[in-house]
Amino acid sequence: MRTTHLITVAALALASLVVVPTGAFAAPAPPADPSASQHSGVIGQDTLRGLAEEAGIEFGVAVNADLLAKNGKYRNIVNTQYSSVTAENVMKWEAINPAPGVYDWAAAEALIANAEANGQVVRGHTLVWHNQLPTWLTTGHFSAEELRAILENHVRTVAEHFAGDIQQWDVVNEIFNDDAAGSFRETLWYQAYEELGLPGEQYVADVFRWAHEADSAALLFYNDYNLEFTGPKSNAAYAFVQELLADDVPIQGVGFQGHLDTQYGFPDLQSNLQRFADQGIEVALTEVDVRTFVTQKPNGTYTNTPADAAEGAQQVDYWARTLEACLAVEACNSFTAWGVSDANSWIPGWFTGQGAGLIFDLHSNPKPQYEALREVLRNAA
Ligand code: 9MR
Repeated sequence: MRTTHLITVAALALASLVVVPTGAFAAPAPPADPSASQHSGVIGQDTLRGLAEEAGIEFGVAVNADLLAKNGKYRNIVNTQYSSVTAENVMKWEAINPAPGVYDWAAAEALIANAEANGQVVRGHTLVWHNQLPTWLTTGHFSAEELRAILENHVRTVAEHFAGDIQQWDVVNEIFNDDAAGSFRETLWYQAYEELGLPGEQYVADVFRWAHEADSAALLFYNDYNLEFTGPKSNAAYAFVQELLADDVPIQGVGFQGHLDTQYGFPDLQSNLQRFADQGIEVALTEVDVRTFVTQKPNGTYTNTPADAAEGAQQVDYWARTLEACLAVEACNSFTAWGVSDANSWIPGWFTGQGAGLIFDLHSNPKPQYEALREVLRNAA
């Protein structure tokens, strides 16, 4: 049986029930899926989270904190279908530290309170990333020494603040480029370290050490996209993780984001997960979605219908195979979809003409992907 943190979190949830403000977050309500409606008011065994528990993994979702607070249907799906939640945006640097010395914890704390009240674990996302940085930082004039101090202060402050609430932290996000050389991304942190006469990559080892000192219970992850395929990027990431481990850096996991697209072949995901796991660490699918091209309306806008029916079927297949790959690897204990429904996915805003990447449709109805995932979980249990 795999290790899960549900027991601890269930205990925390009971404790927190006393203090969590009522009203904003309802207790679990009947699942949105009609076939699960016999479990009215409880978390059904045939929900994703119920089946995932039987299979020994956490089934998670990236949560939009605004919708969680304001939209009952959305909240109901999050709380009944998933055992793990990731903050889609509210723990990122620009959101949590919008001005120098100012930390705004409210949205992230509300998300955590809801998770604890619903027996869910939380994946922290993310302490260090080159995107979604606050403008005071990106437009400020700081010396390399000051930048290093800002980095250390941020990592320690945020990790300490949430210590005890986070199961897995994406400590660093997307540190490699997506090129044929498998090169390291030369972010402002990288450049600051070089300016200080240190190897640029050394900031990564430092932030893992600071995060571990601040929260020794959370499992500390490096998270990236396109690690699913064996190639220059995943090979470079693999070698880098090996170096970190050799240097006793407290890294305990690698997150494979899993942003897949039917125009590319299905990756050799299982063997890639396995080789990272064989380094003695955990692995996880952290941001899964499967996009495809969708049809266009006469007015030029896009629908949510796959343009090619065969590729629509392939989306279902990719979801199932991604989950199967995780389940086939002992050290893969967590599988997260990057959003609840196609109505709140990042995909259409980033990839013109693509969409339909999630497992609930625009009206929050389960798609065939949802049923395929339940079938995979049933088979695994
Ligand atoms: O889903 C997130 C979207 O709402 C933000 O606008 C976007 C900004 O970069 O970030 C999205 O989440 C990203 C995640 O944090 C890291 N991996 C890629 C995800 C999709 O862009």
